[in-house]
Amino acid sequence: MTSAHPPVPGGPDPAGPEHGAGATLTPGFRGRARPEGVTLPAGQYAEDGFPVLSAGPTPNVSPATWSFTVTNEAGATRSWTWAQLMALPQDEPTADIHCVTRWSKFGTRWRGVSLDVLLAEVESTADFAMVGSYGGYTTNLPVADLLGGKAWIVHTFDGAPLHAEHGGPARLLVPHLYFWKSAKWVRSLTLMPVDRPGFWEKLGYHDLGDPWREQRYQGD
Ligand SMILES: Nc1nc2c(c(=O)[nH]1)N[C@H]1C(S)=C(S)[C@@H](COP(=O)(O)O)O[C@H]1N2
Ligand SMILES: [Mo]
Repeated sequence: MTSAHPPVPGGPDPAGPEHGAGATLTPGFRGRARPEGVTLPAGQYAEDGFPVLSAGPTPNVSPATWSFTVTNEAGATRSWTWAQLMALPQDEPTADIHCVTRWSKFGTRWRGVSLDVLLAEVESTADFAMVGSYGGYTTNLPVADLLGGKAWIVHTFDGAPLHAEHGGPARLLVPHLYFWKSAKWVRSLTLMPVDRPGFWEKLGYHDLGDPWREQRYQGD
């Protein structure tokens, strides 16, 4: 391997637009907040399709057996079945998503439950979370990035049940961070006082992953 960078989350790096329109739209704003009027982060290009990026096979998860469990730093757990999730207040977020392999997709439409609603039922002062998926995928992020109307457990995309390849029956959606944080087939969330790296983060990807600061790799 001659690459200075770790393997790419989800699959091969598209050889094409290494530096998409974003690079010219946003010269030199790295490290600052999103500039007004800019919709594409640096190094990203707009994608009309919806690529599937999975590190392994698609697990077969049925709503009948699906559950979502939060474990706090004391080891106490709170779980929701599918029926319990569907009975909670539902949001319909529309968001742009940004994959670290450089595609972005504008205006994706989802339906699901805010993490604000779920975490309101959990006692915790932990600052970090490890998200776990059916199939074994993990990803870490700060709890602050899950709260404040910024993250959801979603089960519907574009008005239809979320396809299994895209994480159905339910995935995490954290659109303000690179899309590898949006764990498909989401199953658990473990609250942690100290940050620990998940699957891609252990391989060199960033612990936060803010596309507006181009936080692709550890140290960015
Ligand atoms: N469980 C799980 N979640 C995952 C992944 C994965 O491999 N397994 N890939 C991540 C990556 S790298 C991206 S870009 C998005 C891709 O979601 P999509 O296949 O719906 O486009 O899912 C993220 N969530
Ligand atoms: Mo990705």
